[in-house]
Amino acid sequence: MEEPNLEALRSQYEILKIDYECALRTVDTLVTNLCEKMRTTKGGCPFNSTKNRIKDFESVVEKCTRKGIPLEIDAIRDQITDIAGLRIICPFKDGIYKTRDALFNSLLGLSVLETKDYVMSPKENGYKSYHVVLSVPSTPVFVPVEIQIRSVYMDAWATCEHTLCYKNPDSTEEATKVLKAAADKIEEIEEIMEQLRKNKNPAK
Ligand code: 0O2
Repeated sequence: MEEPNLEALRSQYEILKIDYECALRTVDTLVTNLCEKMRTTKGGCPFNSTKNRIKDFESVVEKCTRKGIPLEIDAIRDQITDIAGLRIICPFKDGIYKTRDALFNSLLGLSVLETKDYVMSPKENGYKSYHVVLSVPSTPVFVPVEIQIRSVYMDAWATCEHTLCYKNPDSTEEATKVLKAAADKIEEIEEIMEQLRKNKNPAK
């Protein structure tokens, strides 16, 4: 099989990225506006921070290799749905579904391509997050933008695990076990905080 020309692919990816950058700005504005509107409601805005990113070329190549996707620009465009990603962080777990519902009620014609609920059904390694992929116009095309909604606790765990295990080829089975145990402990702490908040403010 012919070796992929990675430098040519990198240049093609730099051009492809522009559509995703435009779409990501649209989603970022949508989410910022959503928070502004929710601030004026009784419960307030259920999230307190957002981060967005465009996947860098190295990460795309790594994902293609991991998932058996050909290192070709058409395959990348058709099969990778998280080139543009926005993460929404909620101080409390119940903010995840409040954010999801508010988002689904404010899509302004954007369509939902896929959802994955790793909060209700965590991955075996302990990963939790709610993922939704939207189809977003970036004239003249539509591109996917992935939104990940998670709590601060889930985010802290995922951020550490991302470096220690998920993206670490030298990771061990022992590390996976320790991280799963840590995820269980974090869940307990999260429950304690959730309970405290409910007792303090039962209406919310
Ligand atoms: P990066 O570097 O964060 O962009 P998968 O087969 O699980 O890799 P898929 O089918 O593309 O992923 O979709 P999914 O399940 O929605 O996961 C996409 C993104 O979710 C990942 O992007 C991660 O950001 C995050 N994610 C999924 N599983 C895990 C996990 O076990 N640990 C951590 N820390 N993050 C996870 P990328 O491109 O894989 O990585």
